[in-house]
Amino acid sequence: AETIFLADYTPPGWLVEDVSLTFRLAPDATRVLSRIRFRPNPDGTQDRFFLHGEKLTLISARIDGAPVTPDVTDEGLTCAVPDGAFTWETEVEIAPAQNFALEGLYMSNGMYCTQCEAEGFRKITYYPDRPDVMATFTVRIESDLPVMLSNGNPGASGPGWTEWHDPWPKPAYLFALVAGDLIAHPDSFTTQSGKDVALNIWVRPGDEGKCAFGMEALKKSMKWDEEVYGREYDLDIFNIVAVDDFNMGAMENKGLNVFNSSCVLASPETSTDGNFERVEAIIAHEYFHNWTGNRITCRDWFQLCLKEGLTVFRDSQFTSDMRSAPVKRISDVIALRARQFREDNGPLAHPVRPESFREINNFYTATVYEKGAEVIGMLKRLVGDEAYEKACDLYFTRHDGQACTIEDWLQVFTEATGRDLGQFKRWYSQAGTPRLTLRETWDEGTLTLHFSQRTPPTPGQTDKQPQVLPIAVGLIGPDGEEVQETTLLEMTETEQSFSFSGLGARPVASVLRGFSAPVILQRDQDNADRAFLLAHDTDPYCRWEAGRALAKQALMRMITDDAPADPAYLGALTTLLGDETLDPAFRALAMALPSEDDLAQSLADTGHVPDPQRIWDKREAMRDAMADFMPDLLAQLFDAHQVPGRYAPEAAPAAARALANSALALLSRRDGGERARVQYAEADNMTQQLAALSCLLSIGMADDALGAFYDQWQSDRLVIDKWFSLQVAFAAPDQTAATAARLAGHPDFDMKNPNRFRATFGALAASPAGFHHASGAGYRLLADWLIRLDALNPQTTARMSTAFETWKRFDADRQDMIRAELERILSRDGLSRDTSEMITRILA
Ligand code: HT7
Ligand code: ZN
Repeated sequence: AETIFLADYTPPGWLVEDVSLTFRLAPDATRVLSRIRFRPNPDGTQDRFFLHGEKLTLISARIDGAPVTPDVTDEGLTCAVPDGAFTWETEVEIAPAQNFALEGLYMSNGMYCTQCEAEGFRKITYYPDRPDVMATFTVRIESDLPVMLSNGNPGASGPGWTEWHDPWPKPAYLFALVAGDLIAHPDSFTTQSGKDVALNIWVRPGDEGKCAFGMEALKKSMKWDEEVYGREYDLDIFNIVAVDDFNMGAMENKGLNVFNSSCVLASPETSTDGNFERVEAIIAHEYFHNWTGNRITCRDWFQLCLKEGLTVFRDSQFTSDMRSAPVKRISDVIALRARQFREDNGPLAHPVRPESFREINNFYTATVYEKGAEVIGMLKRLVGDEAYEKACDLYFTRHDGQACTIEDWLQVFTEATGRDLGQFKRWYSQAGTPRLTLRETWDEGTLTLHFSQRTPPTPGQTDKQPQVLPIAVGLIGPDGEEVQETTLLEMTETEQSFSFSGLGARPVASVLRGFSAPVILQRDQDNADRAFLLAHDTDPYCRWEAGRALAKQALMRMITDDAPADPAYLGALTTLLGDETLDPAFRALAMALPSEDDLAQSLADTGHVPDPQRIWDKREAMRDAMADFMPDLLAQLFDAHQVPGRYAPEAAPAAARALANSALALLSRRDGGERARVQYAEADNMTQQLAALSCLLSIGMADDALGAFYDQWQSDRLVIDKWFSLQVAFAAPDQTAATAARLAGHPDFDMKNPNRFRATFGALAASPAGFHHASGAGYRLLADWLIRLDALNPQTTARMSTAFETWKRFDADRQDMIRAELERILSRDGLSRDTSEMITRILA
């Protein structure tokens, strides 16, 4: 298929008034009957009537009741149609039981379910499957299954059939249908205007006990969106369904959210603190889409960040309000650097609003989602909270029921503030992470910060223009007191200086507070200043960042110069960890070392060729040094942060567990796993059990525990996913590929299940020393399995091929081996459009 360009957008020729669908469900021969009322679009041209349709068997087609014979291709159909409005009817046949791509209507454990975003509806029936065609839907489902769900409000039902009507016009990508033997976890919510909404989380029998937390998260989300954004829910019912086979995390279908079971089911025994937090965030994210995505949707898929960036931003605000805001911010920065900076720095770099694609599924990326959210955060920072609220209100009232663009979004901000956002718009069109360089001068009471910005070239974009950078700055005096509160500098030029005068003594600048812009800050700062900020900065992000910079500097010197672990870093960390006034979650974050991937990138940036094994060895050496340097403190942290009583997933006890378990990981290096074995034996929740198992795995003493863990949890697929991934993650680098290969031969391995595939091969890709082992075994194994998976599930294959995106960092031997594997994948007959686009871009 050819490349599609944003610049080629044209409005649809016909609009849809309403749609009626009847589903006669059968695993191998489902019949879908559609009745669609079309009318010419006054803003479009009626030169060719085209409906998308893929892998459909057309049984019959009629216009205004009269049979017609359309021209059918692999991508859809064309047909001569009357002038003016008309009614289109078709009957098609599809085979959900044969659909392993998990796109369109498919089956998961005997349950029918759908995934239509981005272009899955065309695998269900013929339709103008584009987001700017919005219509009301009435759906009738016929089957002998006990539960049959679709979007909107329930209508009539009888033996073997159920009807649903969705009064809110929506694009086809928000359509959903679920049918199966499901059990509801019910509840209700009264909206701010007093409307009662029925809530249900639908699960397979056996999972009923894992719904309570998700339901609380849903009610909190509904309340938060009313209080913070003034957004009320708009149907009589809100259904969530848990599905085991799902390509992504969850889907915001109107009134019927479908979730990967890993993102909604949670119980203390089977889920970690991290799982609980993720469930809460994803439930919020999908719920918030009801306004940012559903009521106001995207005109075309190039505008994906309009709904995704904004909704990620909203869910991060929600998590900050529910839990610790600084910890959420630091965690988001860690994730952004790990995923989005990595993407921005390689062959897959693209703007937040891409300008072309072959397969839109390949653009559900960290750049569109996470950088898209950072862009909203910057906008809010620049215009201020009040103006942000005013602009959002205008957006919701002006564009309700519409399919919009980034221009519409920016326009409400221009009107609300009078600001010219022309330059700001570059954040949507320029790919790459800006490098922000800082030099400081001090002259008789005046500190001047000289900034310069540069964004490196990215594929298809060689010359970059300066972007608007909101740089939050504070100053800390020599006595550790803040002498300048946070102030926002607005950088618009390539080079710009900002002065602070009237200062008694030279302060230390705390720069990019709160990570106020998604840039790489390069500053010549000595370790004394870093240690000073680690001790005194009032901004939690900058304080954490100072510690990270110290750790990174120390590790880089260990890698490049064989230096020993820096005692100054270890000393500063010891002081921070022992500071009881600090949130334990913050201290746990401070204890984590920069990732192997982060170090590899920094080495590449400074002209070194990273050796993944050496990076792994030196990180291990640093962790040994930490364990040796502060044994008493670690033991004390471990003991003092044991959480007594019943497990609760809230932020405070989770923070204590995080710190205790970080300490345990280091203590295990010296106590032969004694504490971890006790914790494993006594654990009554998955956080403690898994942390202990990880410690034992990391010191090679987990054989018994691994077997016991499997025996205990073999009937719980989400826990067994953890069992798969932990073994790969903690294998010694020369055993990583062999471990993944062995597990792929385990009777519980099922390549059709994306969670299990990701647990095994995602863990391989996420273990740099193992994946990039000099033997090339990691590359060969992943390529073998991507080739196999592509025949079944192109979306997941394409996403997982990003494991290779950093290949140009490495030495010639590794590059040769990777290139050979990428070319082997690309040469396969019948390779999907998804995977072929990704591999082609990675190779370019
Ligand atoms: N908007 C949803 C995206 C999504 C998706 C995209 C492509 C293929 C499968 C998918 N499943 C869900 C999820 C979200 O961002 O909330
Ligand atoms: Zn989303």
